[in-house]
Amino acid sequence: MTQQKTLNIGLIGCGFMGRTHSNGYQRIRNFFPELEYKPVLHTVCARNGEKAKAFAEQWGYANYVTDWKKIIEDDSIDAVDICTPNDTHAEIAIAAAAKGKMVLCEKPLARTLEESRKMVEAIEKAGVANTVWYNYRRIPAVTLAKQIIDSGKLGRIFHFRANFLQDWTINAKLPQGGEGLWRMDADVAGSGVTGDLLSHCIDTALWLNGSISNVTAMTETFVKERMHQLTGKVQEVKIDDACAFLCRFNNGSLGLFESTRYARGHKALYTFEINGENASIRWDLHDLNRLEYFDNADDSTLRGWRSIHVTDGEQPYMDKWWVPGLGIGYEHSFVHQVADFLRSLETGAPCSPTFREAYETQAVCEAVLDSAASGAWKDVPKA
Ligand code: 4PW
Repeated sequence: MTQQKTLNIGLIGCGFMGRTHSNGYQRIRNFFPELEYKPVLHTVCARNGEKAKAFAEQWGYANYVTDWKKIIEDDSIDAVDICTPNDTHAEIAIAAAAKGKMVLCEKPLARTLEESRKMVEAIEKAGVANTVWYNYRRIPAVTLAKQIIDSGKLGRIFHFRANFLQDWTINAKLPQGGEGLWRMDADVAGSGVTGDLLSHCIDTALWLNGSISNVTAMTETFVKERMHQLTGKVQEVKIDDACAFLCRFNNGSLGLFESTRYARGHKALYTFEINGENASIRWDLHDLNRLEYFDNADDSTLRGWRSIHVTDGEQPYMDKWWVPGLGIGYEHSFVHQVADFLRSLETGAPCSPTFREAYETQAVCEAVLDSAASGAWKDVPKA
């Protein structure tokens, strides 16, 4: 084992994402022992002191605070991990960068492109290590898809299509805003499914298939008014409940994307498919260790969709886990992102997606929402 250097983590936010990231840090020591940097769970922050204390005890943080500025001011903390709702990402990231801290930010980067631009400027001015948690890139089957595409096996790409479907907001009595429901509040989240779910699909698409030039979109808000949990008042719902868009990629291929929280029966169905001249690939989060691959060069008598169970040690990340045939889960994508971030500190290479790369995803989201509002095709704003 190499001599390990400690990396003191200050985690801000104790919700669902705070748990996924904390689990990621904890698994590193056992499964990536070769890494030079060892994450140390130094301090966690939540506004509610009891919640912060309980989280610190459960996940092994040495300290807890109730004001995120204490994490920024603490010179012993090396890296700030932002797991708070979207309306706080920009302020925290900019303050952390100004103090010279590394910044890991939960997706989407921010509520708007304007906020994202300020964040990129601050991070690049400070020259600090950074990454944004678009975790699905690091599911081994998705990383394998990237390797296959980069090897040129698909040939010219014609189509990229993706879906992210859920059903948890169909109940019209579900309040908007408040504890556990901030994704329903446009002032906090910035947008609905576009920023929350399609941003994942867009991140993967940009990574696998390159940049998007222009888009045409439609959105719908099926339940127009909901009670706001914090005010108790019935208010207009301003998030997009569903969004579908078409786009053109700069490589000449066409994109088709759909996301909704009104697809009864679907809890988190994320799928994508890419069709090339010579081969196609498809993937489904419900069967995340599997990559389906069709190669037109196969012998015609045997030709068909191959179902590749991505569990072999020669496939991405899988040498770190069990033995061939045994799969891994959603949570491992976060472990892989921590590992890649730590490795980037050793090599000096950026840990993708960086803030700048996540800005490009935000630019597509902004063009999608602009197009839905105006009914016109929109160019994706340039950096
Ligand atoms: O980032 C997304 C969340 O906001 C997740 O990947 C899935 O959808 C699970 O929760 C939401």
